[in-house]
Amino acid sequence: MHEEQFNAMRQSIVEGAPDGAREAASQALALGIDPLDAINQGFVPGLNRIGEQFNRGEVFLPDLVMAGEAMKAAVAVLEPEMQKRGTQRQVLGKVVLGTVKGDIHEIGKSLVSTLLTASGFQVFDLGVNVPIDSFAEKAREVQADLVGVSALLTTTMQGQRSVVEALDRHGLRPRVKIIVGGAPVSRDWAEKIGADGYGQDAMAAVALAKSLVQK
Ligand code: B12
Repeated sequence: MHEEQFNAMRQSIVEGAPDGAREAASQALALGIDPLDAINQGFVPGLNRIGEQFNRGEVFLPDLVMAGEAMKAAVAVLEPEMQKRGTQRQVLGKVVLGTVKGDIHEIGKSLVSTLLTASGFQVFDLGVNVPIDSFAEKAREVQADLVGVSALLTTTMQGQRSVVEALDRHGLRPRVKIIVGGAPVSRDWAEKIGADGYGQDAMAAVALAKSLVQK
């Protein structure tokens, strides 16, 4: 079902075509495709493919940049619909979220932000390349329940450990819980650095956040 549309979505990312991605996203909405399905079955596989090609040296950094731009264009079209589908009104908890210092990958972090917001969390999105102490400072300022740290590089994963340590140093734990994610991150890594949880994707991040604020 909708295989042709999912192909068009994948293709727009692989070609790094923001206009094509925008169009494929609008078409998906017009056809009644769930925006999250469009992301997970259409656009993200395109990103995965370009990532593999980059790994093999078949495409170069500018191609990655254009794929990222195309992805952002698609998400911008799908986002209002995702927000609308989140029906929760009462605030479930406050989350400080960001991509750790040295890392500028923002697409996954922003998806997590969108879905958490749509699910009833108040999200303070610090953006990308966020200094370690900023997570703790913001968490204190807004009395956050959760801190979420994204890392897409094996080198910047270490920064997640530093955020755990910074929250300890600021005396915020165990009241404030910390969750981690990003392509190279795993449950084992989360345990190893003393984080409270790991989410494989944005849906898992929401389930995890809900379970942690209920504790
Ligand atoms: C697009 C992209 C870029 C774009 C980013 C554009 C942007 N605005 O974000 C640009 C061109 C900037 C880029 C740059 C680089 N990139 Co890059 N990039 C990618 C690519 C292709 C896709 C990433 C992406 O957006 N995925 C889609 C999203 C939806 O998935 P996600 O990020 O994993 O997020 C999901 C989950 O992980 C989870 N999640 C994410 N964060 C969090 C947080 C929490 C708290 C939770 C619970 C869950 C969670 O939920 C998200 C939603 O489902 C990946 C390959 C890949 N397939 O991952 C390489 C990749 C990550 N990049 C890579 C590299 C090497 C680089 C560069 C170093 C290249 C260079 N030579 O300069 C630079 C580094 C720049 C920097 N300092 O950060 C490598 C990393 C290798 C490694 N293991 O360290 C990869 C894996 C490509 C590869 N195969 O070699 N990149």
